[in-house]
Amino acid sequence: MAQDDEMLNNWWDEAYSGPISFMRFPMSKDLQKADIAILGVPYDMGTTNRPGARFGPRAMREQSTLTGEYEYGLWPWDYHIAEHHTVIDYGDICNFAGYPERMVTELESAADTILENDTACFAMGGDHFVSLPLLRSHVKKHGSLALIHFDAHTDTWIDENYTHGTMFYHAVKEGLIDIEHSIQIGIRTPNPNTHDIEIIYATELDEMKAHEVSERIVKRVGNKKAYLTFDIDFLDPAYAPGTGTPVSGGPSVMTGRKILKGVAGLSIVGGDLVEIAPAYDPIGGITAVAGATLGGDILYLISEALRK
Ligand SMILES: [Mn+2]
Repeated sequence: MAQDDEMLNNWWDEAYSGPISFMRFPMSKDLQKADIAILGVPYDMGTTNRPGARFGPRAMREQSTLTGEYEYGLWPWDYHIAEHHTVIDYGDICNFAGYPERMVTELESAADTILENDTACFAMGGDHFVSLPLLRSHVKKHGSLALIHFDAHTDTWIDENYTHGTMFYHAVKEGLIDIEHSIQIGIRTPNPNTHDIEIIYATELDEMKAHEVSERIVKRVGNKKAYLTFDIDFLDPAYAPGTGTPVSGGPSVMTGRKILKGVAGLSIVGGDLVEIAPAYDPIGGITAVAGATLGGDILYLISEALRK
């Protein structure tokens, strides 16, 4: 019997079993004890091409049961975030089917609630438009922020519409972003409306070492508080085919991970990873595997900033 008890106490789910949460952090709405909350935003009505990013949060959670399996943490980070911070999976906000405008209010209010409790937020999209309500909440809490933006697209089209291609124009217009300290990385689509945000185009990035890219980001952001947003289409479609607007000629997952690790120490107060549309994956959840891994890296960056 004692042996059975011991077995029960030591029971844990294998990567392929049990209820899922992001990286196996506990599902909870208890913000009092939480240092970082993970929030899913299954919204894809801002998409201009292939829809399906509403399934992104679930796909990331599913694949993260493998990346989050290790008590030692996410390699090559040499510790587990739980050694320093209480992290919860706050679940999804999704009460907006048929009322897209409701997403903006619901998301902003959920993010406000999290941030007002002095809990940092990492969000999983959803299409990239979800970054706008998230940015608004973060700016309410922290003041204007440097934007660190990984993407194949600048998403700064001058258009009063609210899509996943215009939200950073709105962010500039609303004064959310400190342009002098903002940077976009991996861009490989035309858009003359840069709004003076610094850009590392994909061709330039391809000639650089990952640490040189990190150094450019660190130099640009400096001591400013920053919001990090990662569109999975930053990656080449070979690594991330499951996304709404893929663009060939992008970096590998490893390059993305090395660049992220290289900016550890910046004051990254929050972030998101968006645009995973798992239905376009040929097999095996390839894009969500990448997203779960890179999302883990972003969690570490937020945790590193909290420890400063
Ligand atoms: Mn994009």
